Amino acid sequence: MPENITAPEKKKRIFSAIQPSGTITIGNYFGALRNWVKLQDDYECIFAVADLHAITVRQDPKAFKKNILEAYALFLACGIDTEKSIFFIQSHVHTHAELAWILNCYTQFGELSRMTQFKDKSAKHADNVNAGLFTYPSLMAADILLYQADLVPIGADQKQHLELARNIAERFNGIYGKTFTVPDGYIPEVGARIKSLQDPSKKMSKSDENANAWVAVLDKPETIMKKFKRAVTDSDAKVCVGEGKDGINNLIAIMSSATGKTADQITAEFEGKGYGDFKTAVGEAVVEEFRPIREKFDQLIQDKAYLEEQYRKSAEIALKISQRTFDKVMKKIGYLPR
Ligand code: ATP
Ligand code: LTN
Repeated sequence: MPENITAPEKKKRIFSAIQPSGTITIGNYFGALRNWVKLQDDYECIFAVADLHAITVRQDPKAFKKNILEAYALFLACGIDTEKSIFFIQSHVHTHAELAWILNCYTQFGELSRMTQFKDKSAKHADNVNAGLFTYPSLMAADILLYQADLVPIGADQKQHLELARNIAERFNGIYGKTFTVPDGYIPEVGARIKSLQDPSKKMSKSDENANAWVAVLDKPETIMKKFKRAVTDSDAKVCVGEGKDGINNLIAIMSSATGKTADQITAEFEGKGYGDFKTAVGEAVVEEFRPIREKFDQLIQDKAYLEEQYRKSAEIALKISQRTFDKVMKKIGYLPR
């Protein structure tokens, strides 16, 4: 090879997944999905709808089926592109559940007991503390390790699970020799942490029982406007970032995420104006940001054949990649070849 020509650098591989549990909020979008869309050009991306994880809480079969397909269509509408990335449905690739079992046997009870998500969720669903809720992190480790992912974009709440996935990978590699890539977390610098509109000391969460606390990407424009108008603020009546102004700080963060303007620009723009005007403006900005996504979603969800073609194509590739890792694992443990 001539000296001045170097081989193109191999792109790093990314894996991430989101559960299809109900509505996707603007928090999920600004905090996770939008970053995934941007990552597609610079990394080899593999994304999944984590529907196996979703049954750790009871799901109504009809609604569940609808939610999985809608989540898939919505992510495509947001810009996940199956020409650039692999985007599949977790339950369609059988290696995930299989490797999860294997990894369960390399994960300690004590490690799983320390997971704060398990502690929180088992307190919340005290009537259904199932073993799946407990071993949830081994399935998540399987998702990641099957693809030899270098980087895993996650929110702060998933850091502990990723740390456990790294420990499992290192433990397995320690016993059997290098089998898994030990993944790093990828926490984007500009991933706004969107807070609840009703209690801005908490994060906006799609499982919040108060529907006014969150805004869904697919909420109708009039619903979005209504929710912003009801957003909890303070009595200071000055649009600027400040201490004790969690509600306004949050609305400024949302405005900034939706428009790309800085907090200073927003403050200058709303100088002398009241909270009412500001809430209306934030609502309008959010409506505009999501209008094209909603239109694209409405069109995609009508076309079941197209959606099926996309997720089947991706699942086929995902199976091939993951099977290589899975076969290696089985061989190292000492299983007979099938
Ligand atoms: P749940 O209410 O069921 O816990 P959730 O809305 O918190 O759900 P997750 O499914 O836990 O959402 O998270 C999906 C992704 O969205 C994660 O990467 C998470 O960090 C991100 N995310 C969730 N909520 C927010 C938020 N309020 N702001 C920014 N990112 C968020
Ligand atoms: N547990 C994650 C979703 C998830 C995931 C993954 C994230 C399932 N498998 C693998 C990253 C990598 C959540 O609830 N946000």
